[in-house]
Amino acid sequence: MPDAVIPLGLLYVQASIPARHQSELWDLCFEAAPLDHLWARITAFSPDVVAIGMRNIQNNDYTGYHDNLSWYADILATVRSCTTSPTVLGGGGFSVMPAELMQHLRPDFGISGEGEAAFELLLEALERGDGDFSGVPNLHRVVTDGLGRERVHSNPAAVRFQDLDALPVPDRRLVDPRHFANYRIDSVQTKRGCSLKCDYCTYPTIEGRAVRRRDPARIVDEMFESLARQPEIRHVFVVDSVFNLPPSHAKEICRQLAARGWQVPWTAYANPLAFDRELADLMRQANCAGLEIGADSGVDAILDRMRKGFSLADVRKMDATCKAAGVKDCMTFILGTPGETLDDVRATLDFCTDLDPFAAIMMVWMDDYESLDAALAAERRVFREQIKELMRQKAEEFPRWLIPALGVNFDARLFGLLRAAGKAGPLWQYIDMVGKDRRSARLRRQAAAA
Ligand code: B12
Ligand code: SF4
Repeated sequence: MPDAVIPLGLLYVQASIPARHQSELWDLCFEAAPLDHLWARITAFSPDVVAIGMRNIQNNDYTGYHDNLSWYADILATVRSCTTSPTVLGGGGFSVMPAELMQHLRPDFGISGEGEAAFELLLEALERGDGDFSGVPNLHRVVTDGLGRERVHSNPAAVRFQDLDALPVPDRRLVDPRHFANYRIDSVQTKRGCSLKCDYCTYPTIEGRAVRRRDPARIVDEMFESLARQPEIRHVFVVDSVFNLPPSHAKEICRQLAARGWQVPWTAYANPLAFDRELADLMRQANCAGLEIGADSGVDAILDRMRKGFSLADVRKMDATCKAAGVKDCMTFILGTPGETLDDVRATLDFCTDLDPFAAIMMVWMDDYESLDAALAAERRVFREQIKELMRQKAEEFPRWLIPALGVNFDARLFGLLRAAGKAGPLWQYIDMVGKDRRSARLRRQAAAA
């Protein structure tokens, strides 16, 4: 089970709801009986609209495939059991395949992509009550044609993306206090969109390809205000698809964080393209604890096929730059992407060992459509087993990789120990304390004694 994250997307949507409406935010992940809790809250609040954030379609934790669709179906059924008010699905998971999810889950409405303006327009249309939803961008509905056939009707996307600096800042007072008490991690978004074209990636589908940056001063203000309100925060995750592109924006944020004496460690996703020593040094000064770098493969031909736009030489250069500047680098690799052979998987494992990054996460390719396509799911399962066997044979070769599928350096007991020791944020940061590395002796002894 991954750690909870603050529902940042829903907070953005909620912050944009006009003040004439009342709204409440319920985070079910902290409830022992979430559906009973939902039923009680709906019955007490009696909402006119129930908006549901669908962040994750599947577990995506590379230990095996498990989708969340029946969980969302249960949520919708519970809502329907206590109110006739319309339901609206939205969020990162929903945006990956909105039409299929509308068919499968049958909410009254779905909104893909950015939700702020679209949700407000949907509320206006519902208030008008004339049944005209044509002005709501990216709205999806299951409609019935004259012959009684059902299909998903999808409105076109908005002509313009949101102006991020015009959006109200998410109100973290609405976050369930158990989040900050238990996980002590905050999330911040510095931009939306990624203009790169990696062929498997869903991020531009969710956020768009147009990169829209926020004003660095406003981002840093938001971080300090959040910390002042929740002093228990010990880590911040920058949720951008890629933090270091464009580098000028990343550098300016780091400069301002450093100038204002930001002390809380933070991590972000980064890309080997356009990463230089100046940025690495600025990150260090801004108290960056490390970067998760999508190296993806140890085979140039596969990087080309995935249209990554960088080569193994760029990955080596980024690793060297991080090491020189003292920024921890966690290289993430995806094994078994479509068209890959077991030899390619072996070459990626060998590349990682030779590169010797601070940490490496070895993930196995999963396809969101496995949740809807049984034949694809069966085929992928067989290949995943072969990859797992190969990783098992080579697991001892590199001390600081995390292999979730095998539980290598990915173990609930060690995670619990680190959390109990006050460690917040991504666990790879502490791999040198828990891995089979010489530096890890102390915590391993504690783990063995626990
Ligand atoms: C950063 C990130 C992480 C970080 C989060 C760190 C943190 N402290 O916040 C980490 C690494 C921890 C992480 C973990 C996971 N993640 Co993640 N993550 C992301 C990422 C890159 C950004 C998410 C984000 O916060 N965006 C910023 C907010 C503001 O945007 P948003 O949530 O999309 O919200 C907007 C719209 O979606 C919409 N919206 C949102 N909710 C709603 C609700 C309604 C009703 C409406 C109308 C609109 C709406 O409006 C919002 C504002 O415009 C996305 C990919 C992406 N580029 O979107 C993947 C993504 C969301 N993650 C994904 C997954 C699977 C996971 C994990 C399950 C993986 C795992 N096993 O560890 C966990 C789950 C964590 C959890 N507890 O839920 C998937 C989910 C879809 C899927 N394939 O199932 C995504 C889409 C990536 C992918 N693989 O395609 N993740
Ligand atoms: S750089 Fe990252 S976010 Fe952008 S398309 Fe490639 S994988 Fe996706």
